[in-house]
Amino acid sequence: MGLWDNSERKAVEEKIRQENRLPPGQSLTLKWPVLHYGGVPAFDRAHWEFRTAGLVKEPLRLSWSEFQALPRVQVTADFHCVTRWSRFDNRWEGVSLRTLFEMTRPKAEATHVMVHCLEGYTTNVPLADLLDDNVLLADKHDGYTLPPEHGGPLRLVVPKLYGWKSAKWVCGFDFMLSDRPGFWEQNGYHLYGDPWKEQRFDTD
Ligand SMILES: Nc1nc2c(c(=O)[nH]1)N[C@H]1C(S)=C(S)[C@@H](COP(=O)(O)O)O[C@H]1N2
Ligand SMILES: [Mo]
Repeated sequence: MGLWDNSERKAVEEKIRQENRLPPGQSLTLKWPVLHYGGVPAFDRAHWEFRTAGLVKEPLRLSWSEFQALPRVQVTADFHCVTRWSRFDNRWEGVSLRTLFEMTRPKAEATHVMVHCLEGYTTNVPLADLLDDNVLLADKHDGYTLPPEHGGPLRLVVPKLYGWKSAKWVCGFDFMLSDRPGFWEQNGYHLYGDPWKEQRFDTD
């Protein structure tokens, strides 16, 4: 029997339920599922860029080494996928969005960000939510370099929203005047995606 057999998982899940950390309709996974639409892009270190555009005072174009030189933060957070699994106590490491916002200086009229990824995936997030303490661009998970299938070299992490907002292979932010749906949001998912309110679909 494995260390994390189902009875073990159930026991941990019960504890976490009692701590009110499991949103409605979710169950705990002790694995780390891989879930995304499309392929896993290769990391081209020499040409990698993170850009900001739209309603910002300072559009950014950061190379991988410039990004690595930014101040770093560590965050421990739970992760909730709309397909009903939750993974607890993920230890993420990377750069706080506050740092990036100080550099790029969003204009006052910017209200939402469209997050852009390699392979064309997008997702929309209100600007204010990106300034939460536990939001970051992560390049490490549980002490290891973020594996490509989990979004390496760099992914967004927004713990309080469903996992589809935690975009993998992030390459840029577009600061917008109003909300617009990203990839899943155009395909029936909720515009905001609060797991505690079960905002799974646009009809919720
Ligand atoms: N670029 C990109 N990011 C993505 C997705 C995707 O399809 N493309 N899927 C999202 C969904 S639905 C989830 S639940 C998480 C899963 O992250 P994981 O594979 O590291 O567990 O990635 C999110 N980020
Ligand atoms: Mo998901």
